[in-house]
Amino acid sequence: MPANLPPQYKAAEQRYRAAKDVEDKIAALQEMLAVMPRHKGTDKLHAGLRGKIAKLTQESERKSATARRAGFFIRREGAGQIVLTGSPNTGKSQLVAALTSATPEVAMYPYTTQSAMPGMMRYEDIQIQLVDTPPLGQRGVRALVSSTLRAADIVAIVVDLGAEPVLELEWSLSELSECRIIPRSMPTEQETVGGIYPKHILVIANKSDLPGAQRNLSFLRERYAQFFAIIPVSATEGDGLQDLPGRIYEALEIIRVYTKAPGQKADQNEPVILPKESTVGEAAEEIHKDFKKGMKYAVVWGSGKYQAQTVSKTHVLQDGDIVEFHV
Ligand SMILES: Nc1nc2c(ncn2[C@@H]2O[C@H](COP(=O)(O)OP(=O)(O)O)[C@@H](O)[C@H]2O)c(=O)[nH]1
Ligand SMILES: [Mg+2]
Repeated sequence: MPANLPPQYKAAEQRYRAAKDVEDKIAALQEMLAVMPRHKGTDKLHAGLRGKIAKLTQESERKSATARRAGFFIRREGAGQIVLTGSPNTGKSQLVAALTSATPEVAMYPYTTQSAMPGMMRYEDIQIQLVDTPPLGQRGVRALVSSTLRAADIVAIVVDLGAEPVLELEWSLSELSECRIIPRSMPTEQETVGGIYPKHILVIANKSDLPGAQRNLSFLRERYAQFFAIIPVSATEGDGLQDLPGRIYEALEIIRVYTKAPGQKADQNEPVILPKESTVGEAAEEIHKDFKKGMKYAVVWGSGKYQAQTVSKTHVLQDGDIVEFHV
């Protein structure tokens, strides 16, 4: 073992030894590689680390093939992807069934849901993907669900207002942190190197119809409203379900832009979905890579307004704007 390895190397090596899953091991090894000094004395160590990474990568690829076969790899569709998680029996499957045309199994006993199940939820003129998942605590599930959760635009934690929503939320947050997913809105002491996934997290407080729900909702808000949007609903009675798609849309921080050819009507059927604060140039690029270069100016009709405004590439678009590109 060559001497003079920096303290970061030792720290990464400790993380490597403590790592439980393959991805964590790879991340730690990569960091060890990155921080180690390169000279003749470290050649062997360097080759050894690379060999280990190659072997683990193969293993990880075999595992993700298993995840795909087991139904945990969900192809992204629509304007955004929301993955639902939470304690057993909080009503995740019921919510997906109520908001989409998917039919996940709903039952009074826990652990009914065994794989990830997507459904499309309508919001005005667009579709947003909701994904039902099994609870993280289940043995063997974490390794499979964590990649589904990490890929999400938003993770929605579902809690039961008729039970112990504060404890359920805390349980889910700690399970997510085991997957190295941390709320974007919460300060953290966790190290930020080596694969932390900061996520936009929403809390769906389900079963608002049950006795004690109002009281539990105030406890939940008292503790967590400063960190998360908390949305009370009843998946079975329908309370709050009408507002939910709009709240989710807001959380996605996207806008819809409609394109129009000169002299024709706007295409109101298929809006282009862009991140909030996108410019006319970015919209052009989204439609076609080469389009942006050739574009000279654009005419924008603001949502709800009639005026046609001539703008340049740097003009910031608003939700609902109609854009006519001129080359
Ligand atoms: N009272 C009430 N029961 C609900 C509500 N949503 C779900 N449930 C019930 O809670 C149980 C668990 O629902 P399920 O969707 O399978 O939970 P999951 O394990 O989180 O997927 C079922 O018996 C549902 O009928 C709700 O809004 N109100
Ligand atoms: Mg379920």
